Amino acid sequence: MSGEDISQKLGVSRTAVWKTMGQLKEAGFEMQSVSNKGYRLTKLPDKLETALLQHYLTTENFGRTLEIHDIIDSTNTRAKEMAQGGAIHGTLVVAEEQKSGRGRLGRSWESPGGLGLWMSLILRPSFPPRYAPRMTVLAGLAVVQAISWVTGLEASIKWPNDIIINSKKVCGILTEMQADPDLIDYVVVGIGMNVNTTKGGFPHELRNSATSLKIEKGEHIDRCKLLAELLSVLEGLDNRYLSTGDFSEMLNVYKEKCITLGRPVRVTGPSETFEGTAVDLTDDFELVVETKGSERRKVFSGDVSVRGIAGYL
Ligand code: BT5
Repeated sequence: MSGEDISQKLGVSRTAVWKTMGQLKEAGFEMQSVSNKGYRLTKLPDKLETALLQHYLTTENFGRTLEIHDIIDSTNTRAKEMAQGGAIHGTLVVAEEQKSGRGRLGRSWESPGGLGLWMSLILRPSFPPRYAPRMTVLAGLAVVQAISWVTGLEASIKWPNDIIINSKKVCGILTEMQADPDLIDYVVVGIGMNVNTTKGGFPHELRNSATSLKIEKGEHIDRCKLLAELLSVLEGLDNRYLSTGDFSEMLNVYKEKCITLGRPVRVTGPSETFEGTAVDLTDDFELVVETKGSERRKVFSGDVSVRGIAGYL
């Protein structure tokens, strides 16, 4: 497009166009400029860019208020700070790299620069605190759907919060909440997804259990597009759940995607470890495990290893 056309369309001067093109090049947009002809965009930057994200975003609220960091300790920690300061429903924090990315139970989350989606969404749902795990369900379903739409890959969910492709973990979800006994102040849904990590990019101890979309698909994935798609699916699910109030529909889809059900599992709780077969999920999102003595036990939290999945033999 010629500089003249751009300046006319946007109602700005030719000098302003020329200056902005310079800024875009510095930000990683590759541009050809040929005198008397104009500019041609040849490559988008591999960065989480506000302008790119806004270009892809189709949501009403999710991600419309947004903080992008080059480097941060943990997006969940930052999101909690912002939520305490009054940040609105749908506010998003995302970072290129996390220095102290967190998993559950004090575990750490590998978040190398420029290769993943390390993001936290602030939600202010109007349901009681005991329903907060439902946000993990919605987030898990949204991740699976977004992966499928953007890459064509089929992912499953390992209860409660791991997204799995080809038996390896591609994404983890960390839901944290601040609440009074009967009212949620806020929920922070933290999502960590390995997008363009290569095999050698994982630390040694994760090489058998972790994967990325690039490894599975064999091609580079546009993180901005994926993030926008994820927010759009999640907002859609959230709206649908809020309008119908019917969680069973979501839970049924979750069960279809849940790789844990029907498989041998080992449950490691705070005080004991036991084995059995995962047979069902309750309406409260507990995992029902049938032990060898045919006793049915409900697991609410804790660590569940599934045979054959994410490095557990
Ligand atoms: C999780 O915990 O899977 C939740 C991870 C949530 C991370 C996001 S990133 C954005 C936001 N900000 C944060 O600080 N956190 C959230 P958990 O189920 O506890 O799994 C943690 C375990 O997964 C670790 O102990 C490792 O074994 C493994 N792991 C660590 N980094 C990984 C990675 N990048 N890919 C796959 N597995 C990983």
